[in-house]
Amino acid sequence: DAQSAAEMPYNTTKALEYGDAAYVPHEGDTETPTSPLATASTSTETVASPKVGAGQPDLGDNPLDGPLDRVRVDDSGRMLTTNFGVPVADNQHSLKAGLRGPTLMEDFILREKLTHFDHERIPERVVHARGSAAHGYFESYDDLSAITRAALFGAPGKRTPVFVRFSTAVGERGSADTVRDVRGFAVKFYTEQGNWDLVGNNIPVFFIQDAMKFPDVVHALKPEPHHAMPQAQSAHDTYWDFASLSPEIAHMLLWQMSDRAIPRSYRTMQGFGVHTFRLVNARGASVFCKFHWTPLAGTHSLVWDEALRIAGADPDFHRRDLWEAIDSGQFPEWELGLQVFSEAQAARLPFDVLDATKLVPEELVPLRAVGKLVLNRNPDNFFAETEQVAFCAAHVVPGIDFSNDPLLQGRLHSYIDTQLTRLGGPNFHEIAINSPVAPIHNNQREGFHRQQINRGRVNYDPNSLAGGCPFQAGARGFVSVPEASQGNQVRGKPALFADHYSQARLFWISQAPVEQDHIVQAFRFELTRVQTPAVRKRVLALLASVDEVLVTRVAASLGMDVPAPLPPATDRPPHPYSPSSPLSLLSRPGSVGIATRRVALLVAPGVDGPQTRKLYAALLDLGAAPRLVGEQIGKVAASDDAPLDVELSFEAGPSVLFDAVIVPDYPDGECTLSRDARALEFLRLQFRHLKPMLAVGSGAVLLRTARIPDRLPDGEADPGVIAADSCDLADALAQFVAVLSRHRVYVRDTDPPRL
Ligand code: HDE
Repeated sequence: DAQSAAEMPYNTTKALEYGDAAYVPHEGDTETPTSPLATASTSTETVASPKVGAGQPDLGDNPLDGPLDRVRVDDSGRMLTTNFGVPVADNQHSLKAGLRGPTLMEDFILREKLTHFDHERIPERVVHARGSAAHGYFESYDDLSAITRAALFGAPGKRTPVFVRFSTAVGERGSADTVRDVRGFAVKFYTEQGNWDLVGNNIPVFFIQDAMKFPDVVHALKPEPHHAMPQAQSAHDTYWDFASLSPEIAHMLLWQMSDRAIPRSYRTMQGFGVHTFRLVNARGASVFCKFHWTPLAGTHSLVWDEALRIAGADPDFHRRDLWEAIDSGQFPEWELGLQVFSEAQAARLPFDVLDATKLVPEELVPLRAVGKLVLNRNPDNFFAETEQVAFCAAHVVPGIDFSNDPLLQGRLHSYIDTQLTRLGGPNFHEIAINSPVAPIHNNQREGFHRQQINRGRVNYDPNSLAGGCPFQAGARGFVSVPEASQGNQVRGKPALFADHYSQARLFWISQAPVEQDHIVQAFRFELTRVQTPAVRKRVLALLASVDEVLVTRVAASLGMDVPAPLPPATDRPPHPYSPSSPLSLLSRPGSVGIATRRVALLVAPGVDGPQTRKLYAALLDLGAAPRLVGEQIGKVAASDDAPLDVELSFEAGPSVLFDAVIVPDYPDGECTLSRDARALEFLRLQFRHLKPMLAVGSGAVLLRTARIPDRLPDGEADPGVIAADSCDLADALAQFVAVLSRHRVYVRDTDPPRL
């Protein structure tokens, strides 16, 4: 009512803007925050890593939650108002001259509501439009001050708040998550020395070597400009036309056609800074560095047929997975690894470290784990946080610097530039999610939507009227590495950049046989979609330069002859790398068992109730996400008196949304699902997509009805098709869990898929 509104002069949901004293707890609040940090404890940091022991985290100088809480708004128990705080009496009817009369111009409430709505959309990102994000922290394992003065690496156990956004690169904002594409892995560290954005990908190399070509590769990848098709796909002529004419793309193509481009989850993919960066210590000495994120849950991918179907069944598959994992307390974690090397070491490597189409093999420069990333809080508002977050490759802090990689150098311009259009002006750093926790003091002023109210008459430097403030930080500030560089103005590239094939081949020969199969199949799919025969042929010529086996297999899969390799771009012989196992996805199994894996238990009338409940509970205990799936939701009569609650139907929860399946026992031998094509299809797709399957007792009949083979083509038993008597259930479940923790039964894979 008007009186209580008058008693609330401030928006109390912005308590921290006016200090703690202004905070009035509203209904549902259990405690009054005593400091800007107090609210952090409600959703974060309950699980401290063993590296720092138990207890509340020391957020120290990095209180991100304070600044964000200032703008978090909770409407519960609040009156509806206009944007200017005027209470709104009626939100259902516009103001009219008579009930059937014209609407009145005077209705400022209607006009404000419609006007705001009319302008709700902002331009989507020109690349990486589709993304999902979360809050968390980075925890340093060690004191790295010997190699970098970046404060976030300053002490063991030191935690820095982060906001991380994952994305696909090509699709529009509403496109599906599981398309074949490189994924973005962008981390914003809110350090006390300012924000550091490590804007990386899940593939350690890139399409091109020079920023000059970026608009071309993106244009070629995006939907073709005349008819705006296809959406979020690389399988079309313009992309492969560009690729076939760009030999430097060879290495990236191999990664892009591998299972890396269809991750099972954001939580199970690696991240890479891609470029060579520099670390700089307090004495100004610098070393080169590559950044790697390794998921503790292991690296896992989808299979292509599954990825295609998920795009229909749940286009938000990765977004949902990330959200649900965090929501259920299974916080995704990655270790940050550094490859550190000197300029002298770099000079001895068989490639140029400034070339973003090359990786530094771990045999040559080992990875050192230096910290852990934990994502433990979902955003409160997608637009305010995930959409408005602006990552900029140029945002570094003292202790981190750039190399001369010509791709990186172009990025230093592009990211800030693009925000001017996307976020509407130069003050995007004041949007809450982008604001540093470090204070901002400078003489930059005005522009659209300025928030900061700078006091005083001085907005220039040097000045005497403000005592010279804000003053230059000198040695405490960011000092660029004083690298000597002198040369003629020239457009071109160093000779070593021209070795396009040695590392592409390294990737190919480092893959497990099943991964090689998938690469060949991906080329087959993409090039089959290409309409122009000459483009297909040129791609084969490119592959012929990479590896003979690869090109022979791809050509055969397209019914084509193997063409002559492209003329080499360099006289240097290819570098003979030896296979480097860490490049195989299967080489990083992870350490989290079956936590968060989705397991379907197929239930119908007559199912063994006690057994089903026991299996369900056992899976829950292991952190998995079991679901009862049946013909429709609701109660289903079980073998005992207690009915089971079916959670998902075959329609709403198809096979591709599950990592594994269990068919429990049907004690009287009769299971109605054997007459339901959807149930049989469910099992066949579980089999086809290489998933572990457990059938208990007469549940095995259903597998037989679906014609699921329990032998591999070579006659060996399929380790992932497990039949159990009710009495040896514990052993069978243990076997099932062991197979599921390895994710997929890759030995089952055949082309074509068999039944
Ligand atoms: Fe980006 N890139 N990029 N990129 N990129 C953008 O910035 C660009 C490159 C990457 O979640 C844009 O804010 C140029 C490499 C990610 O918000 C834009 C070049 C790598 C994201 C842009 C590159 C990336 C972007 C579009 C070559 C891996 C999403 C919207 C010179 C190391 C960040 C935006 C997020 C986004 C430009 C190459 C990763 C236009 C010019 C290499 C993860 O500024």
